[in-house]
Amino acid sequence: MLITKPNDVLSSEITPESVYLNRRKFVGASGSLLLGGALAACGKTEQAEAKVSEPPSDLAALEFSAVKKDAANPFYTTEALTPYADVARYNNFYEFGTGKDDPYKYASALTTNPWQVKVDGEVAKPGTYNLEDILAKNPLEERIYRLRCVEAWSMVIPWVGFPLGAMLQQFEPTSDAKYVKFETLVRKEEMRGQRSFSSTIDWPYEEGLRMDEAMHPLSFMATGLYGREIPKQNGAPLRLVMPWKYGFKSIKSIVRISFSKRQPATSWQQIAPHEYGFYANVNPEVDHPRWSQASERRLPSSLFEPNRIETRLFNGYAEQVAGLYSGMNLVRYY
Ligand SMILES: Nc1nc2c(c(=O)[nH]1)N[C@H]1C(S)=C(S)[C@@H](COP(=O)(O)O)O[C@H]1N2
Ligand SMILES: [Mo]
Repeated sequence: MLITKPNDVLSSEITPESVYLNRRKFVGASGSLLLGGALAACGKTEQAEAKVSEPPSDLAALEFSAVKKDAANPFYTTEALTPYADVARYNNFYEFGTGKDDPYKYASALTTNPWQVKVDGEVAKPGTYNLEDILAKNPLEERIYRLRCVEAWSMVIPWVGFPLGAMLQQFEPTSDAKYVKFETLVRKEEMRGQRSFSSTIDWPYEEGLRMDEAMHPLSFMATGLYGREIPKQNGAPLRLVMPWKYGFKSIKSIVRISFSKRQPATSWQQIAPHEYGFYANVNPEVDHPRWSQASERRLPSSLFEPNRIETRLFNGYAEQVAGLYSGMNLVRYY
């Protein structure tokens, strides 16, 4: 997001972590960078690729129904998965610091068990829910989605979780519930970014959706990725995934869900309202005031292979979600 320090834009552009990982991958596969390139041509590096893609075995394996690998399935994409190493080591989770590898380095301090979610506002069944009770009602399934950060990089991630709408309905929102707001945990002892004096965020991190957006079948609550429980740096134990919106909407480590009549305030919108809107729908034609949104770096990406691709309207999910915004001025409501 890089609000205060333009230098960070540069560091996110060169993806130091990926450069490092790619180098290691080539060296590991062949003993030299040059040979690695040659081997890539005959497909030999695929083995090394598979290795970095594997999540560690200390994350519990999950039981879930696998996504139907059909190109026409909106919950699936034929695009190459971003290797596990990038998904779990190149993160935005400011509660643990603003560096891309800070969440990987420091999120292990977070305790995720026990975990409770407070539900309040315009809802028939408010209360404090234990995570186990939420999980017991929501069978796990897999979704392979694109994730497009507002900083113009993207990934393809195999999530495990359940539809957001199904969970929200279990709380029985009233007819006055027009919006839903989410909050992340505040626990300064475990979240070193929350202790930082230079932090721009007024904790807790907050996000929100219009109810019809929240109820859309693509809207997802993730509890896992790559077939295992979700790593802490990716928002354990429960995080939102909104594939057609910029990544900052996909709030991590959720402890509160509030239903309201009015549009809630959200973290990034409060910090820089002219740069980050409430809707934050991915749109290649509406640039960020400080950079273009027309293209993105698809991870893995390196200095040598930037892997730059064109950004698509609603992150390629227009067919599914454009109807939510018919008649709306997408330049005004960015
Ligand atoms: N609580 C919280 N949630 C957050 C963020 C954050 O800093 N704090 N960063 C957001 C941003 S900007 C992005 S791009 C995604 C990144 O998700 P990932 O690290 O799992 O790829 O998380 C989002 N959710
Ligand atoms: Mo982001």
